[in-house]
Amino acid sequence: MSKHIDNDTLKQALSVYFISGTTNVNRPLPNVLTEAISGGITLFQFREKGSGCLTNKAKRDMAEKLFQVCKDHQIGFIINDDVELAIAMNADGIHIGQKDAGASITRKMIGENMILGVSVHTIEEAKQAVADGADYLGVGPIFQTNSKQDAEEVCGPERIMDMRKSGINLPIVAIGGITVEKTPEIKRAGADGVSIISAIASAPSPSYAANQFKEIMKD
Ligand code: 3NM
Repeated sequence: MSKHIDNDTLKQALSVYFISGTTNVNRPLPNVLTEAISGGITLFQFREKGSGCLTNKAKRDMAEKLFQVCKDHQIGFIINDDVELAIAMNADGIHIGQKDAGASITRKMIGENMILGVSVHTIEEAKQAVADGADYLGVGPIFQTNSKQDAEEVCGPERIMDMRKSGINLPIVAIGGITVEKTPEIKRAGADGVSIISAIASAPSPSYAANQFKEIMKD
């Protein structure tokens, strides 16, 4: 997968976007990822953060394992934050937040052939990310989340509606506190996809959970 896929294909790929690091699961992450893929996730982001997370070679080894699982199932593999690792591995994309290196610098580093996702919270940040060369936006936290310590204020699905009204046409994924029950209203608000950590990573069956999201997001 590369940036040269058209917008519709990218939107499809973003529809059930599973994000996880090793600290979000209490089983081996490659197993959880494999199960989530069998349930129907459409994209994966490796986000290795928080106390006890892997670093250096251990992080890279884990990233390689997860990338291989994604390749085996033709699922795109995105790395959170770590631009150098994304480039070294030739990952499908990189996702950055407002506190990471700026989007325009990141775009210069990765070139045109890698997907760039940017987390935004306001319309101004969204417009800036578009101008800086983002391929998709992650908007959140839509609802209250326990998975990100430094999350901004909850903005609700209305923020996505407001972004659409203000003319932002880039693919948007909603993030933060997303559950199966809340997915229909997120879709109605104009999101192309849902990004999920805990509702898949901590589910008794990641496969079943992923399948429920897929059913709601399809068509
Ligand atoms: N980014 P869960 S909220 C990684 O608001 C992340 O940008 C957010 O985890 C943002 O699905 C969040 O468990 C955590 O709520 C999402």
